[in-house]
Amino acid sequence: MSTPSRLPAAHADLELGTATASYQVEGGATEDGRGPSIWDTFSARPGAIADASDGSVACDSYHRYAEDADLVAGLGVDWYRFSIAWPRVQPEGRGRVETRGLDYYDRLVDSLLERGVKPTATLYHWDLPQALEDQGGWLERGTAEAFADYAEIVHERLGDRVGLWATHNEPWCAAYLGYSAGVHAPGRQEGGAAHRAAHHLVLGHAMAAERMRAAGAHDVGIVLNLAPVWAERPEAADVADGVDAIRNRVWLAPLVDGAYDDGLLRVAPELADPELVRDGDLALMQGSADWIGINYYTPVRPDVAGTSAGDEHPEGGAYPGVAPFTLVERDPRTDIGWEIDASGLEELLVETHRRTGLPLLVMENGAACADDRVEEGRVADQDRIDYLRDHLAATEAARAAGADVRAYVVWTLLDNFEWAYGYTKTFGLVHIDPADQTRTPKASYDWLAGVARDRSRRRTSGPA
Ligand code: PNW
Repeated sequence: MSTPSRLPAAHADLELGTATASYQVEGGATEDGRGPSIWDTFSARPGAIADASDGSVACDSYHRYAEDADLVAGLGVDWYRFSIAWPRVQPEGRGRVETRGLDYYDRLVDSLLERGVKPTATLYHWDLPQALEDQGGWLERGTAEAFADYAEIVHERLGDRVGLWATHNEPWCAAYLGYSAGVHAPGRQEGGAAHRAAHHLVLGHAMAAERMRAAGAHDVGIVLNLAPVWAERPEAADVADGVDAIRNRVWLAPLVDGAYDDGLLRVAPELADPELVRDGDLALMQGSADWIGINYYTPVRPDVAGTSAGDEHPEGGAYPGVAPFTLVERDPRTDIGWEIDASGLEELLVETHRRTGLPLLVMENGAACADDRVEEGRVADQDRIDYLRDHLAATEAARAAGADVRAYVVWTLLDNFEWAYGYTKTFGLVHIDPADQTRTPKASYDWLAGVARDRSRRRTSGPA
């Protein structure tokens, strides 16, 4: 059966969308049999979350999904990207399926389709069932195998209506912020062991893609937060290569070349262990993505430790195997401290297209802004509009330069649980009142709706 949500066609207009992730918006953390995830556990740890909050209520999208779907439809964009909470579907991470959890995504998908919005689902946006973490989490091969089973279960239920599937979101965060830096769940600081997590994440993707394709899926991709890596000075070239290895090559090399390159193995000798990388793993990974999703916020500028004013960075510890270095962030920056440079997105898209030859989808781009106060029923977030306008233009520029980019998706529909920052940093097109979850569209929402309107008018009237 053909589905209404396939990969956008090559050479067609860029399609637009907006995104959320399950733990960041759903709430309903104990409802309908949902099991605990590593983010429930991690959020309860003293000091882990800036405002000591968690996602147990969040935007209450578990109950307000129809209102969310109305908001997406009101934007007039093509796509809504959401993620599925594995512990809603399998509370213990394997075995028993909780039908009520699947029923929720069924309702969400139908409410999008009824409003003319195409759903795209991400299977893993970091909320691992705690039961699997208790068995070693992504350091264990069994988690990749369990992920493939879970993917097959979800695809069987939703695959008649969802045609565009992402396996993982930003496995760099899951592996390196989770198992090395310890600033994301599960909050482990185990250095090079994080490279093992990286291998198992890509393996899980490949195993899931194989099973979903066997069941008739076509457009199975993976969403990566690849980065343009710009050495601050020539002396930093070596550390910049190590950063590039962990941000970019550890993902693209197995997916595209079916091999880990020598420079990568110098940083991550764990990936030369035949107990970890078994016969057939790399062959299974090669060609396992039909498209690559790119999440871009900021460039990465490594510098030699001690030579510049580079800040102590929350990502510290996220690059095991690389000599100590600093990360420099130049002005202007968003409210979360990330440098604003839209040229980084254009460069990243052109370079990733050259490197992979695959269709690219910008699956996240957006800005944390401090001007998110509601005044007389309005939020005037001009800084966010400027950021989005410049990055949308950079995406079009990459297309004009030959990069095969098919969609641009804004992070995020709603102000939501921003991981280790809790509710202190807001990326939403829609403001949420934390007291009662009242949704108030911001000026950026009206701006994006205007862009979508102009584009669809141009599409239907044809070139002048
Ligand atoms: C991404 N870092 O997270 C995620 O995909 C979203 O869920 C998130 O809300 C968004 O970007 C904004 O942060 C990241 O520390 C979290 O480098 C942290 C980092 C990068 C991306």
